Amino acid sequence: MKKFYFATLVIMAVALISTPSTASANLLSDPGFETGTGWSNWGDSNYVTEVKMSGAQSAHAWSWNYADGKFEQTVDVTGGVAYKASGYLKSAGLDTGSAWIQFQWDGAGTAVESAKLTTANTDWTYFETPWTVAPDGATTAKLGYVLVSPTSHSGNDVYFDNANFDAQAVPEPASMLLLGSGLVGLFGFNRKKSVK
Ligand SMILES: [Ca+2]
Repeated sequence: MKKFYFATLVIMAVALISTPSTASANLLSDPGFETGTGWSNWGDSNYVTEVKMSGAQSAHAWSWNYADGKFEQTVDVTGGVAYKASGYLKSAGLDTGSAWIQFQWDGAGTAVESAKLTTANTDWTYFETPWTVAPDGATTAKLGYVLVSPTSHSGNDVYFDNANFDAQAVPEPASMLLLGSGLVGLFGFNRKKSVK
């Protein structure tokens, strides 16, 4: 009986270890837009201290000279693994523009997008893309925290903070091997018992 309990415990422990988890580390550099390291910003965009959700700064995009303002970062990915981008958006004015979070595999093709913020929202609000599996052969994802609006129109601005890019954890081969040997052990023990 002791052996049986031990095998069960081993299997339970291994199952716990190898359960896929979404709590993987954030893959972004400077997710709080504190230093600008890793980010490129385009169009009407800057870092500001007067509005922030974390730390001392947030990323700010508005419309005037350009049709868009955005913050981009490129992150290494592995084909076959699922990824999700997320972050918080806030806007004091958004009458003809929209803002969202997106990423593209190897910086090209159809973007995976979050829902869009299309009206002013003075509370920090969470947005996320769907979990999406990187195609075989993909090596990077280009993330964008984006505001798009007509040019020469001052009614739009948006702030981004607490960005996140997650990979869905997959069971490690070593854990799978342990689980396998645990099952074999349990099966072997039961077989012996029934032969008796
Ligand atoms: Ca921040």
